[in-house]
Amino acid sequence: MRTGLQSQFFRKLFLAEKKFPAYYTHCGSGGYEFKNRKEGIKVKSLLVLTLLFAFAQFAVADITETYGWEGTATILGNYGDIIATIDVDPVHGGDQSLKLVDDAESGTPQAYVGWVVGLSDGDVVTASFWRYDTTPTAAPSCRIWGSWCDDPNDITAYAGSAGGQNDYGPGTGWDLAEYTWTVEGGHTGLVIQVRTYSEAGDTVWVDDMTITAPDGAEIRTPDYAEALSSDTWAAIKATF
Ligand SMILES: [Ca+2]
Ligand SMILES: [Ca+2]
Repeated sequence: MRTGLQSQFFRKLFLAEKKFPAYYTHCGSGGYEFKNRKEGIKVKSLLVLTLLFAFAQFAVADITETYGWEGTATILGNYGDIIATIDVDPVHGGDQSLKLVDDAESGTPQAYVGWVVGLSDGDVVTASFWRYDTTPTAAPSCRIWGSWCDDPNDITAYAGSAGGQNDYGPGTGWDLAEYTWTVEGGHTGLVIQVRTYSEAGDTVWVDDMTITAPDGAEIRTPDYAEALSSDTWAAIKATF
C-alpha cells in the first residue's frame, strides 16, 4: 500500500515523465531509470560528487575558541619570569587586554595563553592574537610561538618546541600575530605562547585571541582553570 507521500512522489514522477519523456523510462521492478544513459551517468556522478563533498566538509570540520581578556583570568601558565595582569589601556577589543611584563634579565619568558589537547599527527591548529608595542625594530616586542605538551593534565609537561612566528611585528601599535602548526611526531597537545623580548621591564599588550583546531580536539583558553576549579571533585563531593 502506498502512503500519501509515496502517492505524491509517483504522481510527480508521472508528471515529469510526461513533461520530459526523454529522461525517464519504467524498469521492470516498477522503478524509474534514465532513458538517456549519458544523462543518467552525469546526474549520478553529480550526486556522488555532492555526497563526497558533504563528507569532506564533515571530515575537516573545525572548532574555534576566542578569548579577549574581559574577565579576571590572565594566562594558563608560564615559563621563565613574566608578569601577567589585566589592563584597560591599550585595548584592542572590549574593555580589557592582557599586559605582559618581561621579568627576566636573560632568556625569553613565555606566557601560555592557549592549550589544545586531543590532537594527532596531521591535525592543523591556527592561533592568532593582536599584539601591541610602539617600538619599531627594537624591544619590547613579542611573538606567537608553540610548544608540544603530551599530558592533557599538565601544561608544564614540555615536549619540545613546535616553532612559531619569525617577525616581531611593525611595533607601531596593534598588529595581528598569527601562526599555523601541523601536528607531527605523535604529539597530542600544543601550548600556544606569547614570547616577550627581551629585558626585564619590557612590556607588551595582547588582546582578541582566536584558536582553531580540528573537531574532536579541545581548545583551552585562560579561563579554563577557573571553569575547572568550579567543577573539582571537592565540589562534586560537597553536593552529596
Ligand atoms: Ca579585550
Ligand atoms: Ca618592538
